[in-house]
Amino acid sequence: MREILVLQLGGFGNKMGVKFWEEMLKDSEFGNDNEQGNQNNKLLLNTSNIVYYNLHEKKPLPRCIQVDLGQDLPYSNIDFNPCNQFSFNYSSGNNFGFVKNHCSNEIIDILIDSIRQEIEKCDSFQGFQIFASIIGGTGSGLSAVLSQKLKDEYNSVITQCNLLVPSIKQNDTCVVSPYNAFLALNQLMESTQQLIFFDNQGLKQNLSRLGIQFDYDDANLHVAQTICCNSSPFRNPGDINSSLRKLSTNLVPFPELKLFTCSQSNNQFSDYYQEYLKMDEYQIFKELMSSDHNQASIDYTHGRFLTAALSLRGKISNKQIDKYNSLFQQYLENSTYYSRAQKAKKINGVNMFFTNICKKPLSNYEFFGSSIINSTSIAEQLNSLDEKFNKMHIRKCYMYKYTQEGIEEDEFIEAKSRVEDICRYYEDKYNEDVGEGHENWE
Ligand SMILES: Nc1nc2c(ncn2[C@@H]2O[C@H](COP(=O)(O)OP(=O)(O)OP(=O)(O)O)[C@@H](O)[C@H]2O)c(=O)[nH]1
Ligand SMILES: [Mg+2]
Repeated sequence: MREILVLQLGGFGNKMGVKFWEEMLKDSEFGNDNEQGNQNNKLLLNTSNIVYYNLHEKKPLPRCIQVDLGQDLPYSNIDFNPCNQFSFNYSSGNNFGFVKNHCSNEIIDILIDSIRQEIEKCDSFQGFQIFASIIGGTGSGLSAVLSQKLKDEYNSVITQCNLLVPSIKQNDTCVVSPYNAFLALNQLMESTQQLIFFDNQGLKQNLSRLGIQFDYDDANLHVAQTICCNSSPFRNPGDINSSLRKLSTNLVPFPELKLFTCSQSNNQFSDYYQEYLKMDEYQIFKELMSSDHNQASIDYTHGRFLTAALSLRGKISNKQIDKYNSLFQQYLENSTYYSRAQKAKKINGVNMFFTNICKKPLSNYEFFGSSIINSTSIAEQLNSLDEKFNKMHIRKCYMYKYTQEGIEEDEFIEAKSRVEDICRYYEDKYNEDVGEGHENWE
């Protein structure tokens, strides 16, 4: 059945996770027991048990593990399996090192045990989705330690990380976020296959475009809807049934380039909201590829698109989408992209789009779409993080806190060089494409 297990780690991971399951429950339409419903239920049993179990009982249970080191699991009306909820009596002190070298020793076996039990219940397990922020200590430390363990134990499965990362301009509430993010990325780059970045600055821009003042609840809903739509081709019958593995194949043209960002668009909050009827395949397409719908604060026009996976929900015509797929690629090649992002282009030689359409609408949106985009402009975000990291690292600020917890100086240097390497890979791809004698990466 290609089941997926969701791992919710730390404050953001769990709060966003609750929103995610609320959206998933709406999308799954459990409890419809008329005749039509019975037919649907059969289908549901086939598709929804990718993310739920216990479907034959009255209450489906989300297939997830919730972990926080403090006693901070958020309250929710959703029935979670209490055996998979773990909260402890630690305070991470915002410190990756403390989580990696202290807490995790004591709790990792408990977590792995419960993950093993979940996987034993599955027919054909396909992979993990991790939700965490790598800004604080818990999300960064646990995601690094767990992903390493999972790689060792379940080598053939795919792990997708949905990560809240430090913003480019905005300061985070946690001063050591560049250290935590670098140390976590160093591990995650090695042990996972897909890294999707969100940041609060990008989310804030998205919400303000919609006239909504930023708060965590709305930001989390935005992310949750996007992840829910991203994974809808796994769960819903469409023309092409997708999987985490198919996503990996289509989105990662070069092994090191596996960092993505996401966008979301729908008819109710489209730029064409005032002219509701104007929302069509082309409009949704453009919005999903535009920088101002991007949920991380990077600008696609500063780089090149490598690949993109679009997931579309609603009565959307395949024929139209195919047409726009090729039109759009031509536009990008000729750099006559629509007015708000004139310079966005694609890398030559890569077939860009992996598109899935599911005719069943998402909630009550007539059109809904999300995209996962691999663009060289992610190097901007890494460069900005690198700058913040270097400022502290040169003066060795706060480093004693990490060395006290057993993180050696070498680990910092290794993390720094790994992130800088990825940055360089992206920049090289960009420069290769721009060609000698033309503009270069700034
Ligand atoms: N969008 C969003 N951001 C959040 C949320 N909760 C925390 N953050 C941001 O994420 C960062 C801290 O992440 P948390 O997830 O709370 O940290 P943690 O993983 O629990 O780690 P520690 O508490 O340091 O052990 C802060 O910079 C917050 O700004 C949330 O619900 N939504
Ligand atoms: Mg916390």
